[in-house]
Amino acid sequence: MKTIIFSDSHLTKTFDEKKFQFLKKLILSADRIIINGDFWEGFTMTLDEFLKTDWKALLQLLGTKETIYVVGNHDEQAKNMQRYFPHIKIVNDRYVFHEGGKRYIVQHGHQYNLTFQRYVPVNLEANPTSFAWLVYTYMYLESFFIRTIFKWPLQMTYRIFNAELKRAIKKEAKRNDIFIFGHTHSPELDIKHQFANSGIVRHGVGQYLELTEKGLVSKEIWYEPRNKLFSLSKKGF
Ligand SMILES: [Mn+2]
Repeated sequence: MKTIIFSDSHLTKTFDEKKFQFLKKLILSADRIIINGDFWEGFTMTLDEFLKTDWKALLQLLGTKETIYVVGNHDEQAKNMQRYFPHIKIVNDRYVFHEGGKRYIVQHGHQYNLTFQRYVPVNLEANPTSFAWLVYTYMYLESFFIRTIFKWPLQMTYRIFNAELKRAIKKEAKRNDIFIFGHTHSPELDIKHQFANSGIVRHGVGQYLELTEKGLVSKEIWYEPRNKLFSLSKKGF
């Protein structure tokens, strides 16, 4: 039994064939898929618009597997998708399951009011697409970092927010619990602190968690060649 957990693919109206093929292969390779939020970018399009994009084929593909979709802060409208996709289990807050003597708690992570959230002037109750410019600006900036030698410093800096999440779960975590988050765009596997983060599927890099009988593993695959001018090597950091 193979479970794949990924998050923060932030799919936009711009269809990306390589990203599509990567996600398709990833979905087909698993028995169970858990999308841990921010699957599509709800600040740049409505749910109706998203369902008209070619990305929709992924949702149909997910219907052939056991799929759990935990809603994030960028794809809040996904909670209204249930009636279109009865075969996908849509979860608003957290998804809990037991495997191999452990209890896994899967949650996007925006519920914890992390430091950066307090500085981003985004009101989710207002018209979300009015913040498209902010989301696109950040997307281009992050893309530059991720595709160059700045990937490592950026994702390591974001671990500050993983540390905040670790502190937040400390009181709640029981002995055999593992908390799995997304949201911070920083992949991490820290079993000692009962913590994992699935990272991103964006800017050419596919980061995800794989759970099998052997346990939880953090993975990273480049589905697009990196910027040769700025990267140190084709693989890894
Ligand atoms: Mn998020």
